[in-house]
Order: sequence, then structure tokens, then C-alpha cells
Amino acid sequence: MVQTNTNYDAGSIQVLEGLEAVRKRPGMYVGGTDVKALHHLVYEVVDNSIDEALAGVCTRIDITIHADSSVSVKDNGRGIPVGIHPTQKKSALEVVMTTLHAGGKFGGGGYKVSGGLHGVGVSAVNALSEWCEVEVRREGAVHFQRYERGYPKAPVKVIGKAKADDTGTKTTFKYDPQIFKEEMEFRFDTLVQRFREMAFVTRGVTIHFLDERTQRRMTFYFEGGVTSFVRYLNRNRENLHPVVHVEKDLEGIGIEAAIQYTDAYTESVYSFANTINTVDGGTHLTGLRSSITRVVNDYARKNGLLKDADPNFSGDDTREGMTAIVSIKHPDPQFESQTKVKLMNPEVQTYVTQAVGEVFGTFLDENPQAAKAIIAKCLTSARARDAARKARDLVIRKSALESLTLPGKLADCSERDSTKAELYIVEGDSAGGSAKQGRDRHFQAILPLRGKILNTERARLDKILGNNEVKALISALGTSIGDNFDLEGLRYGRVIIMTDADVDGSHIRTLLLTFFFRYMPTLIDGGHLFIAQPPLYRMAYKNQVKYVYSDKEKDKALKDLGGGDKIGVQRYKGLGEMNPTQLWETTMNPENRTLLQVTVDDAAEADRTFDMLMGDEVAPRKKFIQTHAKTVRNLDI
Ligand code: 0RA
Repeated sequence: MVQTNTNYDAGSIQVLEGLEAVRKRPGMYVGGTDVKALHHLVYEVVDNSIDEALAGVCTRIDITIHADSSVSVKDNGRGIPVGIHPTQKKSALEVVMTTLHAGGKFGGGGYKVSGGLHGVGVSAVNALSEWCEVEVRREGAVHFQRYERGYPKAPVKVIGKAKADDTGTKTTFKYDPQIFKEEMEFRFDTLVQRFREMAFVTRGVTIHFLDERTQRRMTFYFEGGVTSFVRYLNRNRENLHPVVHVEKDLEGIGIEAAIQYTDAYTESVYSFANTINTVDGGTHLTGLRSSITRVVNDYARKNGLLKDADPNFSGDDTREGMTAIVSIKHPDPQFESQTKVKLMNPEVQTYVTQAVGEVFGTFLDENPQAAKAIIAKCLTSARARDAARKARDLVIRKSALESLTLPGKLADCSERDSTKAELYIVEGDSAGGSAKQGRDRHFQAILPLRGKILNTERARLDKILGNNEVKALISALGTSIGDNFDLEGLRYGRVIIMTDADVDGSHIRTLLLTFFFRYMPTLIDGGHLFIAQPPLYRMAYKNQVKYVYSDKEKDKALKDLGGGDKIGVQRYKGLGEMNPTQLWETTMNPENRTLLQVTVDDAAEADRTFDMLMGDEVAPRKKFIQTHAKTVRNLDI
């Protein structure tokens, strides 16, 4: 599937641009200078090694975060060429490291499949690094070069011998604090997730990751590729049949997919193009979905499971409880935008539909037990959807009537200009009380919700719509929901979720995010949804008082305040522990507060974890709460 031009040499590397541009406008090349962009640097380097694995010439990648936050990526690929470049008259290695687009991926042969996210290659990382060192083992020698802010310190030199069959590349870089100015750190969990995904969709490669700051390490190798991926995703669910694996080459496009139904109420489908997680889907995902719907309907008709009078299953019906991965390898992928999150190649849809349709259709024919279980699941979900639709229509009609009468518990503000008004959604009556007293009633409205909304065990979200607390929320917002949603009606320009920093708070936040994501995505898109950030500690010494929002800030404040162990430190477990003035000063006053703006990605993540949170398996839920309760404080990452 993946073919490479074996005559590749220094000559086919095209030289396009200098590196000053990258330092001047990092946003254009790695998406900014925030912590997300920082992680991008690592991905960009790893992508190059993954390309070698896709070309079938690399089996192992070692990634290490060192104590000084420098990062090494080492692979056993062919090694970056070191011959003298015919027009540039210097080592091809230096050209690759210092010239944009010089990875051999842009014209000139070389790779047939490439994952590199921005395609700018390792040279952009080099330009944004305080220093960078590359070691290439190739042609019996170890070649070395060091760069500072992109500029080579000396020509490439041989620093040792290597066995003839010992080849590969090791890149070590330290990001430049002149570019990445804010204080930030690599996040182990974020990187792990990405490396795990890469290993799933690059079968046969072993990715080893070591964090020397903490000595945590992880190794990923998945013999089953995307099938292993689906097993992993379904590890806490009851499955209805073994994973169905699809693997096909059509017109030079590699297609892999894996499908398994479980008893879950949601769909978990992920798509990849050249190992990139295409978060916004695209033609490969559309192809997968449409073929599943078609095959299931065809089978149900053919076997009398759908009667002539019955309508076809909708796409939603056939996807409830389905976990699937589709991963394609394409020599010339077209993406919607720079950020490469949506695949556009039209032919891919046809090929994926064909490949998946054939294999999945045969699977159903040959496994009547599995087919029966899948169709039964579709029938249940079709009925539930119908019932939910009726219930929802009722709620919408009711809330349309009720929207004239605002809910009783809403403490509204006097401001009528929605662009200036804010709604705080607060958990619990006691916090609600503090917020009502502490707010500026001029422009801040408070809606207290009771924790009870979560006790609907194993609830479909549709059920939650019938809940009184949620109805109050819908009518307070004034937008209605679902297809009837109308942003014009929004009564508050800022909708702010304010919950405790504990397990229940995190639970309620996830529920609310899921609710907004499914029924009011436009509200999130418009940038109207926020999460308040209450302080974790109050620190007092003599007549100084300081509120801090993280443990790190606390350590710093301990130093700054002087006074050693005479400093009084109070940990806030809930909003209720703050008096109204404190709540105003720390969390509600626009002059001092920090709000985290919710993006659709954040909400989608909450949505993905929602069914697990609501499911009846206790162990994964506990684990989720422990990890999620922390990360949600940093939604801007
Ligand atoms: C250009 C050409 C060839 C390999 C590479 C670049 C290459 C780049 C990186 C970056 C990290 N690891 C890498 N491994 C290889 C092909 C060389 C050949 O045909 O021998």
C-alpha cells in the first residue's frame, strides 16, 4: 500500500523558504504560541518518524521528555539523508532542518504517504527551539548537527561509527521561551493520548514514551491496529459481537476500519487520515456511516426483520451503541483547512462505502446471531427515539408557554440588553444564596440548580429534558432547544456555569456541557458559554489576603507573603464556604475573575464521557471523576 521511491536521495529535496518567517508568525505554522502549539512541536517531530513507519522502514519510536523540558524523538528509520545537496552545496540534513517544506514530502518523490500535521516539518520546530540537536545513524556513521534558534552552529560532522544495518534519526529540541512566553509544561496525558492513537493506526510500530520529570512511562504496540483500538474503546462496555475488521486497498488508497456494537446509548466513531485524527470527520467518515446504515437496512428487509410497512432505520438508529474506527492512508489527502481536521477527497467516500459495505454485509450474512442482536438494538433505539421526540416536543411546547413566565427560582437582573447581561448557573441552594447576595444585580442573574438532576440513573439525555431543573434553565435562557433553537431569543450574552471544585461539581458540569453540546451547540459556537473559576485557597497573613486558583500559585504565594507557617491557609471545598463578598471578589467581579470560555471541543469531550458517567459500571466512573475533575480546570488547553 505504501510505496516509496527507492532512488530518493539528497537531490529530490525541494528548498522553499527560510525560517525567519516561522519565528515571526508562529501562528501560521504551529497554530500559535500557547500550550497547544507547544504540544504541536512534539507531534510534528513524531509525525516524521511515523512517516517512516508508514513507509515500512521503521518499527520503533522512542519519545522522552527530559527534566529541562527538552524532548527527544528517536526512530529506527532510514535516517535523514546526509549527502551533499546538489544546488545548496551542503548536507541534505542541514537543508531538511533549516528549510521549510524540505522534508521530501512536497514534490520530488520520497514519501507516498505523510501524516505531518502542517507539512512544515521539523524545520519549523527547529526554528522555534532555543536549541536543537540531530543525530543521524546512516551509512555506517553517526552524523551530528546542533542548531540555535534554527541556525546551525557548525557543519554536519561525523561523531562516531554505526553498524551497517543500524540506521535512524534522533532529534532533541528545547522550545524557545522567547517564543513560548507564558509559563507552560508538556502534559503527559495529552501526549499519551496522541501517541496511543498513532500506535493504533500505524500497525506494527512500537511507541515508547518516557517522562523523565516523573519517571512515568508507557509503551504502545497494537498488533490488531484499528481492531485493537475498538477493543480498547469498548473495554468497559458489553459488546454484542466480535470486532469486524475491514482492510482493503482501492486505487492506491489504504482503507482500514473496525466496527463493534455494544449496549451503550451513544455512538463512538473516530476517523483518521494518514494517522491524523480528523476531528471534524469528512468523506471517510461519511462513507463508513452511510454504508453501515445501508447494510443494516438491507439485511433487516431481506430477513423480514423490518416489515413492508416499517420505515427504514435512520442513521441515528443504526449507530446507537456502535463503536467504530475508520483510518485511511492516502497519497494526496485534501483537507478543509490548515488545521487538517476534515478530509475532503470525494473519491474516498466511494471507496470506504464499498470496502466497509462488502465486509460488514458478509459479516451479517455469516453471523445471524450477531446480526439479530444488532437489529434488535436498532429497533430499540428507533422506538426510544420516537418516544423521546414526542416527549421533547411536549417540553418545547410547554417551555414556549412557560417562557413568558420565568422560573420562580431565577433571580433575574435588571439589565435588558442581552449583550450586557450574564446568567450564573449555580449548583445547590446554599451556593445559590451566596451568589444572589454577592452579585451585581444590575447585570447578573442567578439560577440555582439542585444536584438532584443527576440522580436519574442510566438516563438518556432525552429524559433529562423533562426534568424541572432543566426546564427552568431552558425558559430562563429564552432560546428554546434542538431544532427550535433561536439565538435571537437568548436573554444573556454570557452563560456561566459555576460549580464546586469537587466530584459532584465536576459531575454537574459534565452534564450541563453535554446538554448544551447536544441541544444548544450554537450557543457554544457563538462563544456564549463559560465556566467560572472559583479559587482553591484563601491565604491570609497580617492584613494581606490573597486568593489563589491552583496549588502552584499557592506555593508561590507562600513565598511572596513571607511569614512562613504563620500564614493562614483556607481550602475552599465548595462555593458555599465563601461568604457573598468573597464570592463576588474572587469569582464574579469582572475586574478580578477568570472565566474559561467553553469550545465545542471541550463540550464534545464531555459528551463522550457522559454515557460512561451515567452507565452502571462503577469502576470507570470513579476513574473518570478523579482524572476529569482536575483537567476541567484547564479547559483552555
Ligand atoms: C527525507 C528522506 C528520507 C527520510 C527522511 C527524510 C527522514 C526524516 C525523518 C525525520 C525523523 N525521522 C526521519 N527519518 C527519515 C528518505 C531517506 C532514504 O531514502 O534513505
